[in-house]
Amino acid sequence: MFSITPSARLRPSPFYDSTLKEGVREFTTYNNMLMPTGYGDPEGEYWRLINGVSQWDVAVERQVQLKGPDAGKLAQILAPRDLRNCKTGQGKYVPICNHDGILLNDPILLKVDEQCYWLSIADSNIWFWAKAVASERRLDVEVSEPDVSPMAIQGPKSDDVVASVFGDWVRELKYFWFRESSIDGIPVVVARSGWSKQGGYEIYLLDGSQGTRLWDIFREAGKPWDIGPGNPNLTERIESGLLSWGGDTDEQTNPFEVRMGKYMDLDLSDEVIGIEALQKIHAEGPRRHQLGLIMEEEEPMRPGFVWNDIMFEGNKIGDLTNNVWSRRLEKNIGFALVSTKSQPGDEVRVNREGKSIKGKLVELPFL
Ligand code: THG
Repeated sequence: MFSITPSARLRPSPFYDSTLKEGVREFTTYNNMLMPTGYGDPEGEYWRLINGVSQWDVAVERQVQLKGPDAGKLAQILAPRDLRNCKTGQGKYVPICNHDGILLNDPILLKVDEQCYWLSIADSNIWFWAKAVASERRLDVEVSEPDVSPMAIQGPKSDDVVASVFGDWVRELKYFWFRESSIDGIPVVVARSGWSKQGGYEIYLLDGSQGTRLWDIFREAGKPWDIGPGNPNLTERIESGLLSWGGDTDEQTNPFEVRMGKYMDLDLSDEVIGIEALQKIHAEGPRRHQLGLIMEEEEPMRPGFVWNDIMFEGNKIGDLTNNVWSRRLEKNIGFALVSTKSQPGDEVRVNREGKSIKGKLVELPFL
């Protein structure tokens, strides 16, 4: 085994010490930070998320803050989704595109107030991008990365755990909506969100010095429901059809190709970055789309991240971008980014480590 050299390039999460104490065994990097990806019991961690409640260090979901008189204007320039009806306290899933309509990130946008927005970003540097755009458009807005670090409580029992900490008002939160609150003097934002389809909350810690205390509050409160550590779960997210930017996308991917069409509004003004390219892509029809793939291999295959060719009648039609063994379907499943000529029901083959594996394209999500 190898170890990782600590340095300023790998910024520690406020929950780092807590995850060590929980017995974290694996990490990945994301936004120049370490994110826990396993605590040594993949099966237990999966079922805890499906049937119970799971506590995640997702501080890597960094916030790019837009603050000032032109914050709303900048948000709308960056996101090709109509934000006029977005209320304070509301979040929305938005694509961020470049001028060619290529997807640069897929954050949740949170409207903190009329002059403050957060982009809760995936793994690419939107801070640079937003700062450059703000300067080029001569906007009166400050772009920064505030001291904000999300921790997720996910799973069907998360409502009970989070309500036991904050009160029953959290049960009334609508999807992606949030409220500022505090617990034992620790300032937080409580949102109904999280990168699973099992229900849950994200508690955004607003004081990085209080990570251990916040972690312990939930660890204690969750005991009656058997809370335990977990992380954004590869198996569950593929079963549920959640997109991983950078994993399921490449340098040519536009939002239409990865099922984000419903999160865009094409009648926005041409001030919005990428809007003209997106209108054109929409008019011509995207070349690829994202489908599910079920493979015939009986035994669990190695999870993949190296894109494998998907073949139809001897020709390459696209790529298998990620795959995993579904514990609920007991099948090897994955995401296929394939030509729009290919449709659910098509029988295909995947070239994998010198083998040609039989599979079938299906609609997403799997579950
Ligand atoms: N929470 C927070 N920040 C994040 C993520 C998160 N930043 C990184 C990454 N995740 C951003 N990407 C996504 C991708 C999908 C979803 C959320 C963030 C998601 N999608 C649902 C779906 O596709 O079914 C619902 C979308 C909708 O209906 O509007 O939840 O998880 N803080």
